[in-house]
Amino acid sequence: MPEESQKPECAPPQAGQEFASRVIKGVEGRHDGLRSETRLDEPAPQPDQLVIRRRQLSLDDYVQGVLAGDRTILGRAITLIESNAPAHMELAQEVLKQLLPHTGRSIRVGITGVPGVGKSTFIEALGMHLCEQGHRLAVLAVDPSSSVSRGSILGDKTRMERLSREPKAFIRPSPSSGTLGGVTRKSRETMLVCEAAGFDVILVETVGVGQSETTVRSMVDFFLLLMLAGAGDELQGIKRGIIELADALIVNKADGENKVRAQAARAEYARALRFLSSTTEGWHVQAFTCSALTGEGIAEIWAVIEAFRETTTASGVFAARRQAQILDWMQAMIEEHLKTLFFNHTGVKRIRPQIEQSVLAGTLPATVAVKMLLEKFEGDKGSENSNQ
Ligand SMILES: Nc1nc2c(ncn2[C@@H]2O[C@H](COP(=O)(O)OP(=O)(O)O)[C@@H](O)[C@H]2O)c(=O)[nH]1
Ligand SMILES: [Mg+2]
Repeated sequence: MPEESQKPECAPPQAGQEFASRVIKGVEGRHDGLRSETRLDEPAPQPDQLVIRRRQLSLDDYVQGVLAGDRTILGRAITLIESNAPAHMELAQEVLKQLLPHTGRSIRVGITGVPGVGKSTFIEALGMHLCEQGHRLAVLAVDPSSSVSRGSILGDKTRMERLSREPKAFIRPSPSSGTLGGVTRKSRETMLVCEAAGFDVILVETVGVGQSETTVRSMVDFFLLLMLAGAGDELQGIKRGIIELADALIVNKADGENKVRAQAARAEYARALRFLSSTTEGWHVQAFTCSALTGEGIAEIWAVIEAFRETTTASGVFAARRQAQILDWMQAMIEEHLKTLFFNHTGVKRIRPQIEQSVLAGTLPATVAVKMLLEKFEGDKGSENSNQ
């Protein structure tokens, strides 16, 4: 090394020891300006702190970090869960297993309604109200309907501007595209990790239309349907089936000139509800109005959700629903897994195109085709030697 690089406080180098003696002297003499305490057994910190935060986390890092409510690690744990890489999936399952005893202590609320009804605005208003009350909330979005609408949550996130600055709130966009089962799994597991991190309210927004309502219904305790006044159910794209999934109906945008119309719509829905059966045993579904923009009616809706929790907890319906949801979820995962196994089976993959051709040509009935494929899958029982 050139002479001029020596620091004045360093001891003169001795033959064969230049490097070691200089480093030790330097570290002892000054601190590095990045940390208040410098330890000799650690490498000097990089000026770019990101490098340190981005290091690989161990199973224990994830578990302890999430349990301590560390937002950076929580975010990374969710990214791990969302990863499709086999190594990540394995680690993610280990993390989840260890977090599982710390999950479940929250109220999970799903919010649905057509695009533009005000779901994100509603979540922001309700979220701010909850933070003021001392709750910690996680906001998730579920969009299993398509990969095309991936960008939609970005718009949502900018609309939740106030909430995203709130330290007691955690907003997570929907996992990027994948199979319906994949997105459902990721969203459910993300919810569990958020619970382990200490969030006591989970709000789930349906972003896609179509299957997302049933998906979200299957993972929450309370399901809210936001509506608009003045648009017929058909116009709103809301099927009667969706109304039957809801635990409360809310006519949003009850402000300004729209207020009177919103109240009229509420009364109409209230009448219609009398002829529908409730999705939750012992719970009377009601219709309300609110303005997500002004915040009017938001506190009342939270009171309804709390009343729901009390009533259904006392009756055992709350716990029973969660149990049923776990079993449903298990079944869905088994189905998903079997499907993957089947369609990736080498033998099935080999003969399927040909069989499909025969079915399309009308020379092979579809039922026989299915039987042939399943036999192939089940271990080529007796069919391995047949002509292929
Ligand atoms: N007047 C009024 N506008 C609202 C209300 N809630 C939402 N909006 C507006 O409706 C539009 C769609 O809202 P958004 O929350 O993005 O709907 P989402 O697609 O269901 O998430 C935005 O321009 C909001 O500002 C409300 O209570 N009153
Ligand atoms: Mg939205």
